[in-house]
Amino acid sequence: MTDSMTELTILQPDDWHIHLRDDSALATTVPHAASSFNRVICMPNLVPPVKNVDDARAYRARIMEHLQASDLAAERQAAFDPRMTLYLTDRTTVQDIEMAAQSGIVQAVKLYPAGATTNSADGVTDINACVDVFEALERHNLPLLLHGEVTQNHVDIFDREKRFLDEVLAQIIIKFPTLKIVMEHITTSDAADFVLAQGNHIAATITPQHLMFNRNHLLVGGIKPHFYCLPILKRESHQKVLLDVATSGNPKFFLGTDSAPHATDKKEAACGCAGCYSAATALPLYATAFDSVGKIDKLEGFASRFGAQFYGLPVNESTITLIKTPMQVPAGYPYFDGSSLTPLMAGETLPWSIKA
Ligand code: OTD
Ligand code: ZN
Ligand code: ZN
Repeated sequence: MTDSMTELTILQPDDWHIHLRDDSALATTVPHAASSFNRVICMPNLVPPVKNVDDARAYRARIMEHLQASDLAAERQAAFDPRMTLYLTDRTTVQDIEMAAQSGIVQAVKLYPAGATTNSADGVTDINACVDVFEALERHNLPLLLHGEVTQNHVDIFDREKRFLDEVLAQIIIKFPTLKIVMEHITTSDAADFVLAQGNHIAATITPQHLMFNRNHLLVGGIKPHFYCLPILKRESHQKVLLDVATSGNPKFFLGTDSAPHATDKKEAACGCAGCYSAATALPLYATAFDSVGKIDKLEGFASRFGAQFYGLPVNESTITLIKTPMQVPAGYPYFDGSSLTPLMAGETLPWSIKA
């Protein structure tokens, strides 16, 4: 491995955190995700949310219909394996968890504090009311995925992740010491340090935007709505720590794009939606981030090994090749009902691309 590496073949990656949405949105999002990733962990924040195994099974079938209707190459179609999550609500039961554990299609359960992000109004209002459910997760070795932000109105948006670590996660790990937990899309050095201080049953995903950007990109010189996501981009010192841990080779940190499509007109608006869309270009984005600190050799672990390891799944057998040939990120993609989708870094040129 040298600084001058111009081609990199890695095991096929998986995306351990993605929003594919539903119905006609799937015609765009599914082929984009399936072109690079084998397994994808599909977030359950649909309207209404995916709350039980029946919902999950039906949602997976809709995803597979759109996969089969796409013009994606047959071997990519065959390799794509969407894994489902359930949305934890105040009404989730132990039986829901037991059925999920036995289903073979539900990979994890997602906790959104009520109101934390897009479509999270049904989220949990009181963690202490979920003791039975958390015990069931622990018993069945089903991971709990966290949107780790507190949501009280008076808490500053830039402090919400740290406050969650201190006030919520610290309690959860004491009460449920063997519960597998993923802190999703971490954005602060506090979260990185927290995860580093725990055993191997606690891990984190990191998005491309939190590795490549900070709040200056969002706010200096005008508001850039396509950098607006939740948890919000933080200051540069946090970005640097995230890049450090992602490229460190520590298996606690792995790929989760949090690719979250919103039509362009819903983002470029007086009250713009939160979410960065990266499904189609995630690998060149991560390669660019890793290469920016001379650590492209650490990409395979982060993208293709550590997530599978955490979830107790085999790594993929096929490979994908990245090449240091510039690519232009499309200005937009057609989205449903004649709308468009503006990806992260739309129109900009990345130094890495996927070899055809
Ligand atoms: N947008 N962040 C998240 C979800 C969405 O649009 C979404 O679904 C998240 O944190 O999972 C975000 O900015
Ligand atoms: Zn989230
Ligand atoms: Zn998400």
